[in-house]
Order: sequence, then structure tokens, then C-alpha cells
Amino acid sequence: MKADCGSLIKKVYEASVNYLQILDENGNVDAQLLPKELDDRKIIEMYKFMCLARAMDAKTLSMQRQGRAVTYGPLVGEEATQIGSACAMRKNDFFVPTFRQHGVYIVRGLPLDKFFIYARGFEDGVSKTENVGATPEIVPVSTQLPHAAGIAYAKKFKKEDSAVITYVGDGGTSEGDFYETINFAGLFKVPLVLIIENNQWAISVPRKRQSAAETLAQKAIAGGVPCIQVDGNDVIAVYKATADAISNARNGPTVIECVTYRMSMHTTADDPTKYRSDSEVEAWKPKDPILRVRKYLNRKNLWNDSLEQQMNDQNSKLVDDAVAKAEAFRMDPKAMFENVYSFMPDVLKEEEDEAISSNFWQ
Ligand SMILES: Cc1ncc(C[n+]2csc(CCOP(=O)(O)OP(=O)(O)O)c2C)c(N)n1
Ligand SMILES: [Mg+2]
Repeated sequence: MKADCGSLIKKVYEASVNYLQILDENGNVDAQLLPKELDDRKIIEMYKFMCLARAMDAKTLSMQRQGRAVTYGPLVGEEATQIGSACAMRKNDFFVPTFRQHGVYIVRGLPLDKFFIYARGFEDGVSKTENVGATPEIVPVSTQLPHAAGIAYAKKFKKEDSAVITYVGDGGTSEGDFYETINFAGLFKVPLVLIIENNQWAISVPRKRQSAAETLAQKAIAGGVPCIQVDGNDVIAVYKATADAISNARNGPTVIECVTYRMSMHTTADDPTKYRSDSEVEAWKPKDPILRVRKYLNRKNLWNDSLEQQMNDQNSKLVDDAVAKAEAFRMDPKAMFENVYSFMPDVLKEEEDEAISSNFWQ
């Protein structure tokens, strides 16, 4: 698109955005684009992680409805974006999430019971995320991005062989923090991979009402940052785009827009039937990220109903055991008074004493 300024004297810049899909809705793979390291074993592993993420998600939602978990942002429909990118990360890479990338944590090795402790509303669940190379989940939209760029800058400064992988929603790309991050990352060539998890909605605001940009990826171009748009429901394409960006991170940042769909509500505090049509949701169902991998594996005789049943049983047990452990967790009431002030004001000390002496926590 060009601004109308009469006769064009000379063109000073031109750009385009590539789109990557490797595994289509019918389970067909473009063999030429399939990364060599993604053998059958690795694809099955990604499939299992996606199914575990979905099982964990469904459990959390039902716990929230029973009053056993706090407000929760589901990930269903976005498994390929989360698991594909997480599986491309190396142990020494670092992950900076929003409030929705629960699936990435599982791949990074956060114990499942920790996830459910967090889902119950206790920060202990994400208090030691540095052990899995991550920051805790955060809710203020896009504020994680400058932090991620700063961490990436530190990694470059210390000459660490490590990339920082951060996430933002489609709505989050409208925030000033997003543009400032792009500018900083491009200028200082920090090892940052910024993944836009474009699930088409920012609560009740559709993608088209958020930006006139044809793609969200192209927002990177003005900051001199390479970008790509990917089928975010294709776990193989997301894996490849992320792995490529990580291997290029020592030269600078990349922005990856993953085009996916939020199949459920924004959070448990939201009712999407008030603002979006059932037909839109139905239209995305055939593009399901899990279904297409199952089609691919079935066709290659790598999967069948009995393996599926076995996996589902295992996932139910993993999730149920983790929930039991999380529900047995008792919070130390002191924890909520820590890390607030550098010294404890008298009024807070009184509240702490009262909290500790009450029976509420037993
Ligand atoms: C700075 C800020 N503004 C507003 C909100 C309220 N809020 C929470 S999530 C959200 C929408 C985010 O949409 P998107 O970035 O697309 O991410 P998604 O929820 O779809 O994953 C908003 C407006 C907030 N948490 N922080
Ligand atoms: Mg969104």
C-alpha cells in the first residue's frame, strides 16, 4: 500500500511477508519443508504434549466451574502454536509468557501439580519458574515484552548461547510496549523470538477491529526485524519457524505470527456467545491442530485407536494425580506478605499476625 503523494520519485523500500504451512487440515505433509530432525518419534511426542495440554485445560475449566480454581484463560485450539514453539526451544533458552501459554510450561518441564497450584490461585505454582527457564505468567497485556527484550539484551551482553522466546496476543500487538520492543530488539539485534499468538480475538474485539495491517507479522518490518506468518494450527510449521528463528537469534530477533483460533472463552469470566457467532467457531473446527496430526499419524500407521485410548488413560491419571497433589497443597500465609515492601510496615505486620493466627489456612 502506498501513500498517495503525486508522482513517485523513487522507491526507497519494499517488503513482503511469507506464509508457512507444512501440515494441512487433511493431515498431508509437505515433505520438502519437513525439518530433518522431526522424525516420527518427535512428531508423536509433540502430539502427546498437545493432547496432554488439552486434557489439563479441560480439567482446569471444570475445576473453575466447581469453585476449585480461580479465573482461567483456556488454551484449547492453540495447542499447535504453544507446543510447536516450545518443542523447538533448547534447554538453555528462556521463555517469557502472557497468561495463556500453559502448554509451553509443560514442555519446559514445570511439574503439573505446580500448574494446578497456580490454577487454584496460589503464586507458589509459578514462584520457581526460573528452574524451567521462564518467568511467571502475567496478566498486564504486553508488559512482558520489554522485559523479554531486556533479558535478551542481557544474554547477548553476557555472550550466552541462549534465545528468549516471548509471546503476545493479537490484541497485545496494539500496545505501545509491543512497538517499543520491536524497535529495541531490531536496533540492538537481541536474541529475541517474539511469537504473536493470533487467536483472532482480544476478549470481545475481533482481529479486524484491532489493526488495519494486513498481517500482524508485518508490524516487525518497520523496526528492521525479520518476520513470518505461520499456520498456527500446524505444529510442524510452528516448530520449524521457531527453530529457524532460534538458530538465527545470535544475529538478531524474529517475529512469528501464528494464525490460530481461540476455540473457547477469553477467560472463565467471559461469555463469547454474546459477541461471536457459532458459525465462526464451527468453521474453525476442521482446522483443529490435534486432529490433523492424528490424521497424519494414522495414515502412516504410527497411531491407532488403542494407542489413543492408552494415551488418554495416561493423561487422565497424570492430570488427576497432579490435581490431588495440588489440592493437598497448603499455602504459607506469610507468602502473600513477602516481596511487597523492602521492609514490613507496621500495619502490614498486624495483618500478617492476624492471618497467621487465624484458622483459615488449615
Ligand atoms: C494493559 C492491560 N490492558 C487491558 C487488560 C485487560 N485485558 C486482559 S486480556 C485482554 C485482551 C488480550 O487479547 P490478546 O492480546 O489478543 O490475547 P488473548 O487473550 O487473546 O490471548 C485485555 C484487554 C490488561 N490485562 N492489561
Ligand atoms: Mg487474542
